[in-house]
Amino acid sequence: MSQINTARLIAQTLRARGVERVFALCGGHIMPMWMALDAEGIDIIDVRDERSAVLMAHAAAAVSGKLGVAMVTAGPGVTNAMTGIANAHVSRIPVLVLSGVPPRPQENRGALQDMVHVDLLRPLTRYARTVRHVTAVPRELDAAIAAALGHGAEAGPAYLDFPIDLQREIVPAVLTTGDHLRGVSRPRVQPLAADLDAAAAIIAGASRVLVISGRGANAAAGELAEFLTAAQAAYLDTGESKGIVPPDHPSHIAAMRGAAMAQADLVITIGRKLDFQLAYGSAAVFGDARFLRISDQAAELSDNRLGDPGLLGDVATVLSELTARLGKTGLTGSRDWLAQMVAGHHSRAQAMQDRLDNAAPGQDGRINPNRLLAEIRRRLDPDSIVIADGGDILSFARVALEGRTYLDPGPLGCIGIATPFAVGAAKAAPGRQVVAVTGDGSFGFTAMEIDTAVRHNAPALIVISNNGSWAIEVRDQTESFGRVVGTRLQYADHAAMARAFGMQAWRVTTHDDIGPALDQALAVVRGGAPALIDAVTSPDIASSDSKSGLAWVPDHQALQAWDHAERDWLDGRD
Ligand SMILES: Cc1ncc(C[n+]2csc(CCOP(=O)(O)OP(=O)(O)O)c2C)c(N)n1
Repeated sequence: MSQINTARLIAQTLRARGVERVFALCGGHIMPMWMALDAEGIDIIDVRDERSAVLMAHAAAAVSGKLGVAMVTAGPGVTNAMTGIANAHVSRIPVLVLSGVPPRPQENRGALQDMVHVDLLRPLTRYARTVRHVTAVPRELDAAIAAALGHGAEAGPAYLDFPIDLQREIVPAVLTTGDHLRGVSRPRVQPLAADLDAAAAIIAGASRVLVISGRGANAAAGELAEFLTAAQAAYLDTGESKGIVPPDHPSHIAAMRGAAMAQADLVITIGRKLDFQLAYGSAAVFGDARFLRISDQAAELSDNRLGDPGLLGDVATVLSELTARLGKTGLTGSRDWLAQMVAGHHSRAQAMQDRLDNAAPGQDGRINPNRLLAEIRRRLDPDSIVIADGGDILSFARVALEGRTYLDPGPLGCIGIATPFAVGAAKAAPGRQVVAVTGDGSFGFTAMEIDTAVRHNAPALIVISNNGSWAIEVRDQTESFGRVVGTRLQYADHAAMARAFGMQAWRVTTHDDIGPALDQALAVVRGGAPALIDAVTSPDIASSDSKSGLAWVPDHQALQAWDHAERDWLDGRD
């Protein structure tokens, strides 16, 4: 093998680990790696802000199930990336972030862009190290990748940086034999047969079984659908796993979420934390239901409420094992409750469809966001990737839009994800329809990535609900304080902005404009280019998140109704 530098060794190792694409923003401290990635045939998607690079890698990982990779320069490149890293940390998404540091002889001497990045990143990553010697390169990359993918632990971001002089250093011949190119496989964990037997018996004997899925179910969609059928369980997905069970599966009861949580006698979480979106598993909301928890990550078995039992193992395998046992033993508990939940769900879902279709313009005459979503909804492909971002519009979109994959700001509440997520998803899942719906406020954080979408031909549709405000915050101020301060924006012309960067864009102001504009924009996307719709919407229509009080952060629970239930429970009231 001819001589190579360390940067090339890094690129070779990444390539051997299946990395095909890196989202990156250039800088001197990473230039040898940048050129080596390109020389190694890895696609570089050059972006306009480091936060976006990580968000794109996050979306690419979420839609592909593989590692996402971002590369950012030293100092401000890393600090800019931190919001994206924090988001992947909380959402438990496997992202590897690479950076550079000043040359080793200049360490701690006041060099340009010198910071101890790993000190900043340790609390936000599964692994954060500076690699200081060429012999450490392949093993540090493998350790970081394993940590990011969550081998035996929680998935999430991993971080490595390399001094620039090390990146330029020639690799000793003994290290270029190709040993580092050998593959690695994911270790798998499975619960004991006795624990599976016990869990299956509990499921068979329960009569109001509620299954709630999260991130950890995404790689087990088929096994989950079979398990739901075998257990005759009611099913709720959450933002992390929305769309993985086909919409015609008879276990769906999304519209009965509150009632199902209150009435279930057995709650099974699958790869899901009991976080604020699930009332922390509180007895005030779930009553005295028994909990059974399944995950390949210990952290999802123990947060807030232990499972009895908790099954630690590969989720697909655990579900298949349970399905097989239920098939043999049959169900002993009644399943009448499921029929009631399903009937309630269907009538509420129909009512929601009617509400969307007949949504009237706001009092100001502007577009009702629900009508905008109704028009998008009927144009979504069954396997589309739906991205939702914002305050009120996120709350509407989460309910109204259905695709096979759904991405949103996640448990960090990290608004500003729409355009970078759309680019990352479009690049990682060619051929699938990508539609991102965002508030105008949220769009602004990362709006420059429309330039990245155009330059890299990322075929995604971005739809802005432009209500000239941070509307959900306006409502909080109006209702809690009686006045509005610093929460209004302008009805800026985002379509003109998109056109300035070469993106085809439409501004729509009436209900009648929406359908034709969507048809034209989606035709552009089908042709392989991005498109944008700037829909001027009314801020007057209250979303369920604003009505439930999510925006004003109650003391005990995320939602006002749960907060009241928690207080009553603590006070000993029924
Ligand atoms: C990075 C970040 N900054 C601020 C917030 C607080 N926040 C949550 S929703 C929201 C308003 C979003 O406004 P917009 O995107 O225009 O959607 P709308 O509510 O108008 O539909 C804000 C400011 C947040 N969650 N994340």
